Amino acid sequence: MSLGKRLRNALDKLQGSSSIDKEIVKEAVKEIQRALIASDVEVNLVLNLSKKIEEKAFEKIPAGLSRQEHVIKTTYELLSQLLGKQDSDFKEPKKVLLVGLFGSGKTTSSAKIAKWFSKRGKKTALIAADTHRPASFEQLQQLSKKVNVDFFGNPKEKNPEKIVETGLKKFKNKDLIIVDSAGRSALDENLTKEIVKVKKTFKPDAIWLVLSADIGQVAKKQAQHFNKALGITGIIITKMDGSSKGGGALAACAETSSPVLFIGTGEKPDDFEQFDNERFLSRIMGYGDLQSLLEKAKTVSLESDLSPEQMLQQDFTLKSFYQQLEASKKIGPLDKVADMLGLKMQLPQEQLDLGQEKLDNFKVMMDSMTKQEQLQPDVMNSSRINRIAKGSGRTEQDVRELLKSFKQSKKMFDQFKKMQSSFNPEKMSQKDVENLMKKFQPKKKKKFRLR
Ligand SMILES: Nc1nc2c(ncn2[C@@H]2O[C@H](COP(=O)(O)OP(=O)(O)O)[C@@H](O)[C@H]2O)c(=O)[nH]1
Ligand SMILES: [Mg+2]
Repeated sequence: MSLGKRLRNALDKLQGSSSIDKEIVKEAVKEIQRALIASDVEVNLVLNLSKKIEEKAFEKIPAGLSRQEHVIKTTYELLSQLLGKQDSDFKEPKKVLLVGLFGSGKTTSSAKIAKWFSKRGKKTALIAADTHRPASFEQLQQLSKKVNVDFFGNPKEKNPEKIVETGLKKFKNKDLIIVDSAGRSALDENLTKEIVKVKKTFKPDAIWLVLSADIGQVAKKQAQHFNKALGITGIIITKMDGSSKGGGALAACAETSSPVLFIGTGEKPDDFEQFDNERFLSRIMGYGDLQSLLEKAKTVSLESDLSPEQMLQQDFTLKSFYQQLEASKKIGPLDKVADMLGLKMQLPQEQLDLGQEKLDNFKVMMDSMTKQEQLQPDVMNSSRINRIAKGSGRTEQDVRELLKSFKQSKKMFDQFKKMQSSFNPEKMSQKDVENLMKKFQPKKKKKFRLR
């Protein structure tokens, strides 16, 4: 399972639970830990994040948010912080030198960068300065045609400085020049020497390190080494599409002084984007953005102080039933709904007499239901009832009792809903009110009382 999917599962756990307590948060945190570790995020970072989530989950809630929304928001924010921020000081460069180890994606990325900037109106040119790999001249030449950008290189010249020197003269009038340099399997003395020379000749205003996502947390060490040897101003992480360690690489770079500027998300020149932690996280998790996530949290929020207006706008499901019961103990939103409609009455005692024990039983059984079952109780059938009973350690009869109780409440609720638009208690006679009351009366004779 991908990082995004696993993180989403964890947040869905928070969203889907009927109330937020320490256990639920712990469970979600465990899921997040597993997801991050699998993505090769350094263990200390994972532990640090877990601690922060658990601490912040139960701090004072900011106004306007429910506990559930607060926990989701906080978790989401901490996760995006972990991945590092978008570089707010990003300046469009004039000369970019790309450095990095062999196979990290330098040549591919130079063409991607060229395309990215030329699409934004910059007159851009590419210089092939990797004289170690014979094929790299041709590779960049072909790519430059593909992205429709001027190109210079000389396959006969072994000295990269000379190539850069000539290229600089040739491209004097360009807005942006990108130099693709050679890599090795490790940053050794020879590679450092060579790049330092190229740097002296080229005089870049940006030196970007290209790292492959599949190195995961090793990205930190590499970024630090390259920075010490050459001074880098930003990082590009490639192969975010193909590696499960992208999260680890991002988190590792966030630990360095160099911001991740772009990410490569495929082999084609267009598979490239400016890095924005929040957008990235939203996308891999499949959320539009934080706002839509919070909206979602709201619609399934099980905070107990749901207003009658809100209740009437929703469908009455097993979830709202539970919510109603929990909020009420004795007098809950259904009663408030009745109140709002001007019916100062008490609901059937049977419905209100559900003791705490029964309520707890209901909760256990509902926890064994799927989301669909909670939201669309119509799907319930005997095999589902059997499964819920087994899963919750209750009898099938217990489950049926819960469903029956739910159905009674739903009936009342639907009646309330129906009368909401047309009902005007001011104009009702005592007789009308009494007739209405009868509708809610259970089959068994039960006392109803007008206040
Ligand atoms: N899937 C994927 N492949 C990439 C990406 N960037 C580069 N590659 C591939 O990685 C390999 C090495 O890339 P190259 O640019 O030649 O690396 P260099 O040795 O650093 O110049 C090539 O096969 C590229 O197609 C990326 O973002 N996603
Ligand atoms: Mg190359």
